[in-house]
Amino acid sequence: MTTRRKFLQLTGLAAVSSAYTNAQSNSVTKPIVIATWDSGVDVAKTAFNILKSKGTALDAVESGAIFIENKIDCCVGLGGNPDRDGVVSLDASIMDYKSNAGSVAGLEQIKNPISIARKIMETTPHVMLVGEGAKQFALQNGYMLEEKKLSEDAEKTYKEWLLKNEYKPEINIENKKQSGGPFAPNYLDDGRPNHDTMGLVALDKMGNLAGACTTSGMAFKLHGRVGDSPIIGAGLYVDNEVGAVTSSGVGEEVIKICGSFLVTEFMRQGYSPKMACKKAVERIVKRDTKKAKEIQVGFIALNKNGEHGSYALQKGFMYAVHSNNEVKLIKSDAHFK
Ligand code: SD4
Repeated sequence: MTTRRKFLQLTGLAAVSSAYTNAQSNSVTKPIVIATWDSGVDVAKTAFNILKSKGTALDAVESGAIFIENKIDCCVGLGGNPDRDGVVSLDASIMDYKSNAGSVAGLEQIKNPISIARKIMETTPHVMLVGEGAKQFALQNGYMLEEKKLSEDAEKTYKEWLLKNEYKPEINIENKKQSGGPFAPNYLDDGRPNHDTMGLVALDKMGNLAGACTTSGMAFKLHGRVGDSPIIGAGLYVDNEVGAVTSSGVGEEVIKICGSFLVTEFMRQGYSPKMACKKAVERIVKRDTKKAKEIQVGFIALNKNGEHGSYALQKGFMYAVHSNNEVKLIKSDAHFK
């Protein structure tokens, strides 16, 4: 009979497995929340307030997502950048510790897509609603229809874009010219950021994980385009036995590798959160190196022990971590140096 040790040696997984076993015996850091980008700092603070008073990870990630959806931000909520027809459409997803999931895509004129995603998860037999149907569901559940109006920033960005009218998703690549800010992330020349999908994952005091992801998607996308953020397993995945993962960047490349699910599965095999993110990023590079050089994708991951990590294609990606009474912004390592 093949013993477990022999099997691991045969499959070359022995080293990885013992790292995993050691990690399992470490004490668990909880509660903890991690959130994408520098805008993740305030989001993590909001979520942590819930976690520290014994709230659930699910309530924490929803409240963090609502916080940023209610702010004027380039890439989340109704103040975000529009599609190429000038329409803002929102994508969001949420998962709880039982791997229950809810999501919306192409939702217009509704302020908090994350809450609609949660409502779908908790009150319907479905996972995902899109477009008009998602809007109808929101209205039936008492959510208000907001005005169809671009924020001042989005209007300005859209008008500038219309001059060229060319779709080229060059988001999130570190801007070499930009000098301000701790990690020189990618900002437009006038200082407006051009990234920011909010993904956050949390571990609560009870030891349960949850995650949320919310975005207005890629600016100037085709009307009807759906990114990774509302696709369960692409922009978000939670497995309470292993960890929780979310992503930001060019969603098409994340969808093609089932990104967040893949990172989770690497953690299940024993890789640390950072190594698991790195291996998924390498999968994107391997699939289409030429494209990978021109775009950004970043993953953040949190495991059951409260260990966290990230990895991105390009420099400039970062995430916020809130545990104990501290919030920190962590610069992500990247594949292309
Ligand atoms: C999308 N992943 O719609 C999102 C975009 C993004 O920062 O992350 N923007 O593909």
